[in-house]
Amino acid sequence: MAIETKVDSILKARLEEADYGRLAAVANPALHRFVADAVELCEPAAVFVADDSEECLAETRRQAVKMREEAPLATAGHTVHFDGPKDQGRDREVTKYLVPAGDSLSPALKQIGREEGLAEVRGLLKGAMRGRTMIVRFLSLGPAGSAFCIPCVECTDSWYVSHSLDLLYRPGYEQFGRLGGEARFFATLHSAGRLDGRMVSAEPEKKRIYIDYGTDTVYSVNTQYAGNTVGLKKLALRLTIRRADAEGWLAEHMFLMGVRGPGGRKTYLAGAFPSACGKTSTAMLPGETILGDDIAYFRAVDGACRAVNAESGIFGIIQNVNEKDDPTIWEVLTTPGEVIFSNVLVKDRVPYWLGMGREIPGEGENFSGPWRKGKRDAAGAEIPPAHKNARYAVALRALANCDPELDNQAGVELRGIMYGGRDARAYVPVQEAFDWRHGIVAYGAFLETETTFAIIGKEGVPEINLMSIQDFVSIPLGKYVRNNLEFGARLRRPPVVFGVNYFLRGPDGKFVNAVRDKHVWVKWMELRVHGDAEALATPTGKIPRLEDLRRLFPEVVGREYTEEDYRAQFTIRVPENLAKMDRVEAFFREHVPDAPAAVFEVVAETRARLEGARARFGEQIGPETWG
Ligand code: SPV
Ligand code: MN
Repeated sequence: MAIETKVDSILKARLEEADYGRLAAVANPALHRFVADAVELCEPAAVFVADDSEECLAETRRQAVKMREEAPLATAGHTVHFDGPKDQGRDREVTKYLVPAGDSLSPALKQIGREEGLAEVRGLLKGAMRGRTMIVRFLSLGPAGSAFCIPCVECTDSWYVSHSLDLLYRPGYEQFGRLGGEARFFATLHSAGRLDGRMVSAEPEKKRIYIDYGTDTVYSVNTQYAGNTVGLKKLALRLTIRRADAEGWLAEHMFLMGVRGPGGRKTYLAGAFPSACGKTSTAMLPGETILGDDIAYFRAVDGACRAVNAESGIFGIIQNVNEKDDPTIWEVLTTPGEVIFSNVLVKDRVPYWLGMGREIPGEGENFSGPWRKGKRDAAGAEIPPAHKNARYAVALRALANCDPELDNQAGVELRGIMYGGRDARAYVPVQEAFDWRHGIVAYGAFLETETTFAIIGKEGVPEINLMSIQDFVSIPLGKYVRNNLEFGARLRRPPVVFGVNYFLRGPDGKFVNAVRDKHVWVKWMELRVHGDAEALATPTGKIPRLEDLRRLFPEVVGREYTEEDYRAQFTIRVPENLAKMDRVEAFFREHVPDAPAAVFEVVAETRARLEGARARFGEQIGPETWG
């Protein structure tokens, strides 16, 4: 197929023959137009069109180091990348949807008129790649060739971003070639913008991340943090949610794991947690298998819920990863293999991070540049050795416990879903929903959390983060909840829904969960899915029996479990739960004009159960009450 004349002349003029050949071999006019536009707008000195070959991947690795976007570390295959001090997380303030005239989005979503936003971001991208190479990458969200697959293209001037794409996603060039003009792809155009001497984006005040959902295109400029620049991550998730809405499936901010049960069976569970609330550490529990840690797609197939991981790698928080609690990832982070560390402390080519369980040197290089203990930022605050949101990027297949079904085109059957936030006061550590509707609403839609360091801004501010995906819901929020409710109704065997809360605090202000307790909750869920454990119905959901926990704790985490532990963890706190219902009701009334009736019904039902229980048992109801 011939390339349109004008597009072709741009590409021919700017691309070397081999790169032109690789691009032209994909017979997709919209793709050629996107790349030609990117070239004309950003004016790179060279264009590198990568395919899925090992040579192309090796070129990315080589250039990332040569251009000093990454530095090699002592362990073979390990590199470090730094983002600037103002570029250490997803940036909500400057991440906006481009809304075409006549369209409207939920007021809770950051947005800007399409024409105005496009002019602004394209203005910032104008000439942004002068003197640099634009890298064109083809990748696949979901297993290539499967019904779940979404082809993606990213044009970026960052070798670090290109390298991250290789670790985190499945190759997509061949898939693009096969689909040709049929490929309904997502596109990202990214430039790190002007760089300083450390190869760090120098103009963070001009950072913009705009999502043009009308054309499935994302623009990102003056940033390097992967959550803002790797288009297939949360930027594509926003586009995917719209596509899933139109096509009747679900795209979720969830991990996927296989949990071993009695008799050698394996049961697949998914989990939604806001960033930095225990998601990856749950997905990586030792002895279980990990299929994904961040983004999952669900489709109803013959009445079953089939799930795949959209990604094939992990961009994980490294803080608190230590040998004892996280042996599997510790192994990957301390032995040869391909790993990109970001925003850790580096001394003598060795990476250090907060909570690693080892002594951290008093000097080195970190996100602030050369660092020495006691160094302060412009506002006078002491700079920690490593950033709290320091991360690692690795391919899932590097993990010893990577689930063998990762690339299964049919996905796995999902049997349980857990929702968990950072809730100091109300919800118990684990509970099971009465049914799909109750779980989706009470644990998913009512998910309350405190903001964390993964998002730039103030930490510890309580907020509702619906299903831990609110920032990415690009359709009306009520519609998103309704889609979830209806999805379950189409299933013969819907996944069992659980609510978890690793962050409940006791009257003394201390957490009532130990770090590894989550493993017991997950094992209990596995039993519940198969009807192999009983549960006790409380006003907020079904909780484990003491006798099951007494058996599971020593078995799973090697610790005795006492009646005292049980009371501390599973006492139903009536006033706190009623107050939660007030907050969520106010949120939905104010911010979700299209909230489904089920939301208010679940509020009313929960209140009635709590008030009924209070009349009989008082305000703090011990778990033995329900036996
Ligand atoms: C998260 O913060 O939820 C992440 C990392 O998974 S990123 O969205 O890429 O910043
Ligand atoms: Mn995430």
